[in-house]
Amino acid sequence: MNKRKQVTLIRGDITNLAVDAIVNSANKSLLGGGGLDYVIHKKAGMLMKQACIELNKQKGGCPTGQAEVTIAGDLPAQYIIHAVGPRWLDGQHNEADLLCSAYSNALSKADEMKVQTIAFPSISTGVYGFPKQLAGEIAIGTVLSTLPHYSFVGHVLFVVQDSENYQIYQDILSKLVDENLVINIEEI
Ligand code: AR6
Repeated sequence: MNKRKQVTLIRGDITNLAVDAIVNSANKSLLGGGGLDYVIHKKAGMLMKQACIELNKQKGGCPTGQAEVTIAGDLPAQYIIHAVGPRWLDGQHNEADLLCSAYSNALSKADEMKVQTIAFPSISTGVYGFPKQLAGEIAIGTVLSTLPHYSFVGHVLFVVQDSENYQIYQDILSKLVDENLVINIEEI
């Protein structure tokens, strides 16, 4: 039997989720920074940090639009997928394609790790200043168009913290009609 895939919108703190993988809004060094990246590094602890230091040494970090996987250390998730979104400049620097790549590369890394449930923050919409409406359209569009192709990933959670992002994601998701997909929108 072919189980339908699911997407869920949640407002909350992604670091509290006991899912197979959470995605970090990382930078190219993978060594931590501000925003969510700071919280993840702080809460995940030394073993996760060490894994990031190794990736930095071996691969020179991670280019924009790509993703790398580590253990989640002391966090309740199993893995952290460190995705590097673009900094918004003026929209003329390939920002949209790079954000799309960050989502699709995070999903393919997750599928390689046999992850079934993965939670995404709204990548690039904090410190990196990406316009939230466009970022939401890219996030949901990329996930929905690629989800049918993955063997393991079956449930994607979009986890937002601010009310503007919640409203944007809610508006986009509530207009979708897809009989192959279960869409859950958590009421707030
Ligand atoms: N749970 C869910 N979403 C969160 C959480 C949380 N605990 N904390 C923040 N957000 P940001 P970026 C949301 O700034 O824009 C760092 O310095 C937040 O409201 O964390 O991709 C890195 O090292 C926003 O919507 O990441 C990079 O240099 C979204 O997560 C740079 O910032 C992303 O905000 C990356 O910037």
